[in-house]
Amino acid sequence: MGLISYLKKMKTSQKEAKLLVLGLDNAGKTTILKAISEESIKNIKPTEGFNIKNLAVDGVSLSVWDLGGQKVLREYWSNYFDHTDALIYVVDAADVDRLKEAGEELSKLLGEAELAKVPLLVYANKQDIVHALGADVVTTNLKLDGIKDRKWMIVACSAKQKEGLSEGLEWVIANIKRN
Ligand code: G3D
Repeated sequence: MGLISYLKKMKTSQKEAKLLVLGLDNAGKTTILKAISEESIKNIKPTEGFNIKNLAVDGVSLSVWDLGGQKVLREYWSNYFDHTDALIYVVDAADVDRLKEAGEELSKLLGEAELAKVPLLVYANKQDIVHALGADVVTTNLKLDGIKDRKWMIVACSAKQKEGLSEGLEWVIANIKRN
């Protein structure tokens, strides 16, 4: 049974679910999406002109895009934020040099009015790499303890080894915002 079953389970609890999968480039978002969607990967289409990938699986839509360095794109963000049920923020826990940038982008994101109260799952990805930082250190670096306006959770994972992903998705399903 693949991870797609979690999305199907999610669908039974509400008609449609919209998840945004965000993070810096190279964080592992596409790898996570592939692990979640398995065969449905062929449906992932980069949106022309933007580095946005959209995937729809049985009423669950996933939009994936890179944050940072794309100032022009930012003005279009709000179009994608409407009716978001959950945010999945992916961090490369082995890329210590970019953790600060990842934290800054996350904090901008959480300041967006359309995303108020939307639950946040952080994946501290690439745990298979020896020097990857654990969830506790990533929590401190991203100042997650300061988040008081929404439910949040951090899960250490390795998208490459498909470890930790289902734990994160289960949390998303349990905490998805009821619109
Ligand atoms: P993005 O969609 O966030 O930009 P990708 O990131 O999913 O394209 O992943 C970027 C690179 O990181 C890829 O390597 C991918 O294989 C790798 N990666 C993703 N998740 C993991 C992980 O859990 N562990 C390790 N070790 N690597 C991971 P390439 O070499 O293909 O660019």
